Amino acid sequence: MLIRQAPDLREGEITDRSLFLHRREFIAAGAALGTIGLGGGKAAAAPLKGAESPFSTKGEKLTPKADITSYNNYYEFGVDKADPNKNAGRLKTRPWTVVVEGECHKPGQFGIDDILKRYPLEERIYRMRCVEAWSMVIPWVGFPLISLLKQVEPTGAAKFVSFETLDAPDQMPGLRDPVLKWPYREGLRIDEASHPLAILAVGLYGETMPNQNGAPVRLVTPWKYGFKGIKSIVKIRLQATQPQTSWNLSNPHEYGFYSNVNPEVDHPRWSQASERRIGEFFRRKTLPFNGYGAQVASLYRGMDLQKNF
Ligand SMILES: Nc1nc2c(c(=O)[nH]1)N[C@H]1C(S)=C(S)[C@@H](COP(=O)(O)O)O[C@H]1N2
Ligand SMILES: [Mo]
Repeated sequence: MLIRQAPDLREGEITDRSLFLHRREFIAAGAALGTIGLGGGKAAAAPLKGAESPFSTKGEKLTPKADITSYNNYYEFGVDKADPNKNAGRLKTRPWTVVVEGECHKPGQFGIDDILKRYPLEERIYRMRCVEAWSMVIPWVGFPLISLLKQVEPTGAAKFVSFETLDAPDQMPGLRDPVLKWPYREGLRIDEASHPLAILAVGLYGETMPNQNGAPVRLVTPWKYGFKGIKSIVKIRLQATQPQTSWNLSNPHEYGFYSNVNPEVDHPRWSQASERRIGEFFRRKTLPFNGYGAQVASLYRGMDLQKNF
């Protein structure tokens, strides 16, 4: 049986008790319909080399690929950590188009294979800190988000960037679950989106992106909680106003827009002072901005960081 009993669920790794109960109904409904647990043909990973980057994090032991690809949050494929690996095989990643629109002079539709050819790929080793207080070290392959944004020539009115995930109920059994406002939406301020650490990732461990990690292209902002790293992006919009985000819409008291990693501001239901690095026994101290403060803290000068979740 897929269902874990409540005592097995680690503190902070589920959204709340009601979600846990709700999930049981969801799994039961999916099992009845025969739509959950069938898996699907897994797309074969293809080699995808990224050049060494000065922005890569040094001195961290990489989390094993087996953990990065089997312990996931991708609620479109179910809310259990093992669900995305089981269910994301049905995600069709070709053909795939990313629409870039809004406040820009040259909006366009970009095919994923053109994107892969156009931008020089880099390897970016980054820590990833989930808001649930676990972390990993992941060797992404990708390119700076600013490269794509520059291409569409943002207007002076572009102050924010919003992102949307694919919304395909036939491929994504989790969309039946109203746990989040679908499609999954995220956003950044334009200066955050333009920061050299912000990347669009198209692979990891030197191979094309596994579906469960957000194939074919997802956002990575390593100084923010993991949920900002929206997966399987189909739309990017430059806009004058602050975008709505799925987690904030669903639970505004717990998830804000900025969501910078901050050990001093606890989640309303658990501490953010420490974290569990996947594969390690002892907890680690969480670092401000997930250890990237030297690079990004200046983006937030003058803001009240004690409220900045
Ligand atoms: N579309 C979409 N993107 C998403 C999520 C999701 O449920 N749906 N989960 C987020 C969360 S909470 C985290 S921690 C990271 C996890 O990324 P990983 O599974 O590649 O480690 O993806 C983020 N991006
Ligand atoms: Mo997360």
